Amino acid sequence: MTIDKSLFIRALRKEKLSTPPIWYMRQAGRYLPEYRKIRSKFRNFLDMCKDPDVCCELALQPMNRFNLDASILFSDILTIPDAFNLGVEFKEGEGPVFNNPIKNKAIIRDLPRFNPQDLSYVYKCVENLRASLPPSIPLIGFCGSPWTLAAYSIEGSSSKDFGFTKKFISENTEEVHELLDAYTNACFLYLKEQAMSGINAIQIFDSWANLLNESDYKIYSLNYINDLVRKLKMDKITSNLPIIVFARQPAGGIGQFSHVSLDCISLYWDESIDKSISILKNNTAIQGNLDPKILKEDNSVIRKEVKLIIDKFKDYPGYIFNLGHGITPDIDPDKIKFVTDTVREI
Ligand code: 1CP
Repeated sequence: MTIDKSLFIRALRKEKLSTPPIWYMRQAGRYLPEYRKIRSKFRNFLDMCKDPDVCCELALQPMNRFNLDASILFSDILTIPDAFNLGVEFKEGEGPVFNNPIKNKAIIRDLPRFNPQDLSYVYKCVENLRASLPPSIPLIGFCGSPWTLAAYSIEGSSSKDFGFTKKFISENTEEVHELLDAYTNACFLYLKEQAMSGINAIQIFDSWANLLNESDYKIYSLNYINDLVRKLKMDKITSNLPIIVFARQPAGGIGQFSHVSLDCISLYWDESIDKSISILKNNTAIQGNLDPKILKEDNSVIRKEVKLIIDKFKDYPGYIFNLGHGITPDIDPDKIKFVTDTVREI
């Protein structure tokens, strides 16, 4: 079987299928003992991301365990800010910390030019993975949305409300747009290199979509996602790659994406399926959206919730089973096996 005939690519082409393709956000990660074993050898998570052989092995771990329908590159969205010399570090047990965050507008004016070759360790991982995966299994490449990357870069770490970032964008609007432009261009060049190295689809993570009100969301995030998607759809090397966008609780809802030429929307776990189906009107494939917290419940509860979702998408052209956000470190891997088996059996 070729990639084009795989369930995942057929769903992204909006074909109605009797069994949906299955993969999970954060399918590689701390909930897997085999991941934790390798992770313990690195102090800084980003050092691990810079080792293409290790990243290839990490991406294959969930594929070997659960026989999933798509693989995702093992890396992180913060490789791009790191390539802009913002000094990204992940200390064990902490989130990301930037040694040189964007704390004033002069830093934006003086940002280095993005050199996509600074991230060649990522492209090498894509090459290794493409060569190791069965030829019928699609490989997903990814990046953060320009806005989500900017929010981390300005705040200098993760945060509950990104208060400094919100103040910064209202006081330095012009420079923030320069930053968003630079990140959009970097995301495009980065994904293009991933495409040349062998990815078969793209996911853009707008994980901090929820920080902005409706009009600011359009100005600071949606416009740049739009621009990125347009660049990808116009370039010979990337134009054939289906594009998925995951946006967490964007003010103004997911209907805004129907004006962007996307292939698939990945629904956050609190998004209503019925409403999403009626808004997207069969024009866009849908991915999602089991609440990751359900994975803590008994198998009978999990089965009921999975069945509810599968039933709702029964007649939808282009459905991909996934969670509504990433697998958390406290999940028992057997629950992922149970969900996967249940989806295929139903
Ligand atoms: O210490 C560790 O072991 C690090 C845990 C970890 C892992 C496994 C991080 C730190 N990143 C990753 C891998 C990762 N990150 C992948 C590939 C793995 C897979 O999906 O199988 C992907 C696609 C990402 C993307 C990513 N990184 C996102 C978008 C998805 C989402 O969850 O919303 C975000 C927001 C990040 C930032 C990030 N990376 C890691 C942390 C702790 C954080 C910060 C999260 C926060 O701000 O709360």
